[in-house]
Amino acid sequence: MLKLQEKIINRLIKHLWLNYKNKVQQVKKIENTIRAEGDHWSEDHLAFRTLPGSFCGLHILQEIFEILGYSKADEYHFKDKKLNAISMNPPNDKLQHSSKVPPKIFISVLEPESFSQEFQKCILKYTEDLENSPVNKLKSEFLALKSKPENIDAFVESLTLFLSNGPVWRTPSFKDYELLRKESEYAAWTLVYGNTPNHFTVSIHLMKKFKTLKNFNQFIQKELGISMNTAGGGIIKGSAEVQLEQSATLAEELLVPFQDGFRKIPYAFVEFAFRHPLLGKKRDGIWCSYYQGFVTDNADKIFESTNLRKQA
Ligand code: OOG
Ligand code: NI
Repeated sequence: MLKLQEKIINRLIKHLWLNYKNKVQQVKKIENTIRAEGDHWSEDHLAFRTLPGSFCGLHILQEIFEILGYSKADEYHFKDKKLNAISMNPPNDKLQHSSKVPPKIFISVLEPESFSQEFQKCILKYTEDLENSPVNKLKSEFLALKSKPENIDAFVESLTLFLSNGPVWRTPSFKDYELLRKESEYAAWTLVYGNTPNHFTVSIHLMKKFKTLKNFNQFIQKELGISMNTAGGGIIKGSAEVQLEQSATLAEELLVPFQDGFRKIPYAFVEFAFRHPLLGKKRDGIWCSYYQGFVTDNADKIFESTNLRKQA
């Protein structure tokens, strides 16, 4: 069974990566440059966002990744942004002792209770009339693969569609996007994009050329001319003390449909993580030698990579 899960995860992540790379120009630029230099390329995690609801909440995404053998590693709360999140680790303990481990998953959800009545009503308008979750169907399709492994491609295809095809609720109106955005950039983004990764993260600590995250950030800005997130007053979020340094580009815009026509709004960005070795461990490239958690204070600023920017 584990072999099957591994195969599905590898194919799913590859498909999600290709979707993301096809839509976000800077992803191609970054990947091509690093691969051309022959440096080690590895994805640390990818992130999803959602709105609460019986048929669309965080638990739906969590249950889908649990079918694949992922398990919840930790929980995070973001007081100011009014969000909750979890991180999930990939299956197979043995894998975690190697250097080739599938990316972790970060899933967050809005906690609308303390927003205005108007805001909460707007969210409910989209999530309240959903009637089904895809989890049971995916679970039985997954179990059926045991006797019919030839159906793996069809299974991965439906999973990829669910995880990259946008919201399960109906196409929003621009008015509702603006209404949510007045109180939460996160809510407005999520209303439009729903189930689709908002970023993948590349592991900088596993590269040969860059000894620090600062070196890497300079390269991204100077050599590739890509703008970075400065939320919190600096490009680097975190430090060696918290065992995780992160930086992120600013999200690229995408032309997306609203009920009343198409508009360009921020879509996805790329994040870079420099994970420090755990106490007593070396930088040996092995997954479990490094801190593999997340840091709430860092994450709080990374969310802002998809904020709508003032037009110059
Ligand atoms: C997630 C932001 C947090 C991290 O690595 O801490 C994050 C998001 O923007 O949805 O990715
Ligand atoms: Ni991230």
